[in-house]
Amino acid sequence: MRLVTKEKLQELQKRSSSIRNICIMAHVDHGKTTLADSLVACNGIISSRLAGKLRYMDSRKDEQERGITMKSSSIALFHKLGESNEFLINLIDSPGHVDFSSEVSTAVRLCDGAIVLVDVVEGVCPQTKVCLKQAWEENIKMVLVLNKMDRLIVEMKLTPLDAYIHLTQIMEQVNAVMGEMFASSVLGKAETAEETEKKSKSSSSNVYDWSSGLEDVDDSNLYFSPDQGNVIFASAVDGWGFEVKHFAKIFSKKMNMDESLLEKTLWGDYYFNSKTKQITKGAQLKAKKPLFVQLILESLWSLYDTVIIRKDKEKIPKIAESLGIKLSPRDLRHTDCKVQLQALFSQWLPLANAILDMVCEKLPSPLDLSDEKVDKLFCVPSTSLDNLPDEIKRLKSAFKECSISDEAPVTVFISKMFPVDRKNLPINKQRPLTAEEIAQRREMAKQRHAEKLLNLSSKAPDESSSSAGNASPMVVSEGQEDIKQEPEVTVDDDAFIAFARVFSGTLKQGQQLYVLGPKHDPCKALTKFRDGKEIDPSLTLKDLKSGQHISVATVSDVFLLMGRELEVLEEAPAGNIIGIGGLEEHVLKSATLSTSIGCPSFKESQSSLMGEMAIFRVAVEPKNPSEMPALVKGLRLLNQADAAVQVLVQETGEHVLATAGGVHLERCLVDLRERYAKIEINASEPIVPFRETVVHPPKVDMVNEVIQEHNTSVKKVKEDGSDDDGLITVTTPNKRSVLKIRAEPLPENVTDLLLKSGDAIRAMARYHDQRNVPEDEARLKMENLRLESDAAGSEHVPTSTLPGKILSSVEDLRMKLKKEFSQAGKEWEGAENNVWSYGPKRCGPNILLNKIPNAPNLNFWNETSASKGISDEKSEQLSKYSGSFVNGFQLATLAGPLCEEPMMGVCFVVEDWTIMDLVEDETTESGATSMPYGPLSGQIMSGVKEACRKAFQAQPQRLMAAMYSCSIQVNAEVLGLDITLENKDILLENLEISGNVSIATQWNLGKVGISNGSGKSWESQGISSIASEKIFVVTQKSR
Ligand SMILES: Nc1nc2c(ncn2[C@@H]2O[C@H](COP(=O)(O)OP(=O)(O)OP(=O)(O)O)[C@@H](O)[C@H]2O)c(=O)[nH]1
Ligand SMILES: [Mg+2]
Repeated sequence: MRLVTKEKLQELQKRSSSIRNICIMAHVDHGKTTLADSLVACNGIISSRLAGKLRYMDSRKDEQERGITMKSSSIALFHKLGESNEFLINLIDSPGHVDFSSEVSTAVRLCDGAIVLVDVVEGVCPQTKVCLKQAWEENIKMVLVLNKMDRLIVEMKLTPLDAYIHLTQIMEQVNAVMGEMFASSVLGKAETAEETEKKSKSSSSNVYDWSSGLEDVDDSNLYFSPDQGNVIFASAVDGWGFEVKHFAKIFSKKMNMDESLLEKTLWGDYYFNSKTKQITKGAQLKAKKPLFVQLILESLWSLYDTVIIRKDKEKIPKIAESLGIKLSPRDLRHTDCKVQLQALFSQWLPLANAILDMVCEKLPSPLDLSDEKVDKLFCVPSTSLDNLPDEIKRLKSAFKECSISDEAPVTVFISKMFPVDRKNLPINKQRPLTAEEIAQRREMAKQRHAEKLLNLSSKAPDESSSSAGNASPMVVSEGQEDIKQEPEVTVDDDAFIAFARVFSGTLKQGQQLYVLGPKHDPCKALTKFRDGKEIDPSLTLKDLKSGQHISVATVSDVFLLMGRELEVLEEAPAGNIIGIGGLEEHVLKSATLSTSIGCPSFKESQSSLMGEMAIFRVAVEPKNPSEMPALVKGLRLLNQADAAVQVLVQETGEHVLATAGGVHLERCLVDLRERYAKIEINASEPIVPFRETVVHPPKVDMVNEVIQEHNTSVKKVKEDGSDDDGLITVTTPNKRSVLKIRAEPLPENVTDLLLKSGDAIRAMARYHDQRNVPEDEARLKMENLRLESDAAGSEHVPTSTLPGKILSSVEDLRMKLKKEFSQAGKEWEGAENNVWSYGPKRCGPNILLNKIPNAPNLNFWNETSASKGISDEKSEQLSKYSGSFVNGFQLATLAGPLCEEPMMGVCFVVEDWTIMDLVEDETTESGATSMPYGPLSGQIMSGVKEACRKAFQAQPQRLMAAMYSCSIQVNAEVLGLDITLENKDILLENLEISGNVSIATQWNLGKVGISNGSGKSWESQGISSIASEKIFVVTQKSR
């Protein structure tokens, strides 16, 4: 029975300071959903006996079958802290599997706090680090739960002291990750600040400040430590958890000591000196038991020992009495010792209380949004913060105050759309009848029965049989009537509900709001709007043309998210995570709703882009070709429902589904078959993407002999225009332009850095685009602008200054590039200053390097590549055609010469480029200009493309295949055994295994997926976890 009514939750929704929006994050299988069960059970939504077994938040069938979470889902919980402090907690359970990391980022974006779980046996795993990083990047406050403590006792059979040492090590691992992130962010900030300072002062003083900036920054709140009250030790499966504070309270009475002193000393190197009767430091040195071991762990160990290991039933009542607990006779009689254990713990150290108390005390409410987070969420990419128009400033202050008044502008962020079976929508659900209605129905049934009897008795016995025959059509007609009365919905359909958070104002059912797409630019929209351009209210998503990002929608429903259920609300005040109905025609994956058109749009987070890397592709087709339209519709719905999925239609007409990995793919196919398309579908074998790259010429051959100079293949390529060391010279057909390009492998670290920094480069490139391409148009625009501003009599505000956000991330990238290049060797030193472009798509992991003598203005970093530093006629010529040059490079890197796959890790060094002036005589003599070959810009573009491809071919070429880089944790028992993963045998024989170790290995993405779904379970094979990450690795020699 639910203990809290909807009305109570609604009342709390209005008190922003009493709301906590939190998310549970961890590596896969560390126990998030099990923990959520305990929290759900404490609100009476599920029985406490089922907590930990039901995994209530895993509502999908495949989630239950496979035992992993695939979608994040939210539930509203009530908690009372102390006597009178009531809280509403919107809890989101997120998946831990690497394939679903986009689900985590969509959840994190809406939260203010996070519970990070770590399995104490496995320790910090790759996804744990990812979670910590995601939370850090989103400025989310975290608390730590060290889960599965029972495994230390029952499985690992550690002594309490060993367990304590083990726990301190795990705490150190977690804090090391925090420290690393903290240091890099502080150093990053210090470096950019220093750079700007340097620029402005142009180094007037010769005293260099050697301090890194780390010393001055307060990091005391950063780390997890039990004495700070942000760590809980728990076993989600057995339903217990505690903070040291809890024991401090108990022992302060028992030992007659100060509670706060105990709080500080219960964790750490302190022991109880029995002579002086005082707590003293230095337990390790004196070989004493730390207080944590003596007072806490030993009691836990002895409880487990009695109940689980020795199964000593006699002693249980005594233990219960000593703990001041009353067990019911039913529990005492129970044959399963786990039930008794849970009964004891549920009263002694109830998990839900410990967790929710800490959440309410330590995690922030929506009112405590940090400035940094507000800036991040409320960011207008094309303007710096100081230049914001007044309207946006007003929106921002309402946003920051989380104001719920009716006058406040409404801002709602939608982070994903999720499907709900229409049958399960509250409107289509049967409402429980009230007592009156039940009585009424009973009365009607009685009457009907009486009538029937009367009819029967009035008819002759011979007629009765025929009337029985007639009865059936009557029943049918009644049934038909019933069907007619049902609401007219196609019940087997899905409704898409927006997963959203109200940031300011109060969202009301029936309200009309602007829907702002992810690419919406508030400044532009405001100007247009002022010019009298109205938004057509009839437009939906599919009517929007490119460049249009605004539509108007009516909120048909507001829902309270209750895990598997939705409940109807009339309104939702700021600060709450809710579901919104009626937007499927307006929102694809994410969007912003607002009463004002000047509201900046909600950007997809960087980590969601980073994590998804949709490289696992299959071609799909309907089994029955005539069902193509159903497939197309299904793919469209799937695309809407899943942030990490990409649906592509190839030139051949093939439909390709790109997913984040094997498990994700399977889930998508199930969804497509059963939910969205509802047809049989054939999926091809996974198409594994390749990347093309070049490597350094090998120094030794296959039999390890040093390759002689004259044998190297590189040197021989003469006929294609390359000279001895791979320098390619290409002349445009009209002979006006000559260019010389060489390909070189980029240092590995630089490639990695570029892959990670896609966002910064993309932002900068987009900014360049806005400014420079197409050149004539831009010039026109600039002139218009000038005219306009002159007319208005105002000073021309340079709209071109790089917004601060982009500037700092670009500066950061430049610093990092500098570091990596200088570490890569002498030949690369200073290369970062000559970067001209990145490719493909202007942000990829390949570089175009400008080493043209006297053409320094062809540079990626220049704010305005076309207008700065123009020195002479030559470079002016080059700048003019720079766009074509870069485009040629983009084309070449998009499809390499080996198999038309994108390139990766290649640096194209442009050693020279000249453009000759038109020679007048030639033109007149031949009677034609250069026109037969088309415009020069086109010639340059194809020339560059050709030169890049040839330069690439002049080096040893390699294909790179996508691989899973895995670390597998196994138990010692599997030593020397074969294990099977996805039908592929992986021999662990040759690997050294001792205890719980992780093995790093790489698998070809195409052959195996990492999944514990098929065949034998991981556990039965002795594997406790597999972590994987997708990378590209050079695998094949192509020549
Ligand atoms: N021994 C022990 N097992 C636990 C504990 N908590 C969870 N488990 C088990 O760990 C397994 C995974 O638990 P889940 O709650 O599904 O893990 P999760 O973190 O939600 O996993 P994903 O959502 O797939 O990332 C289940 O078999 C649980 O029974 C615990 O405290 N002790
Ligand atoms: Mg889960």
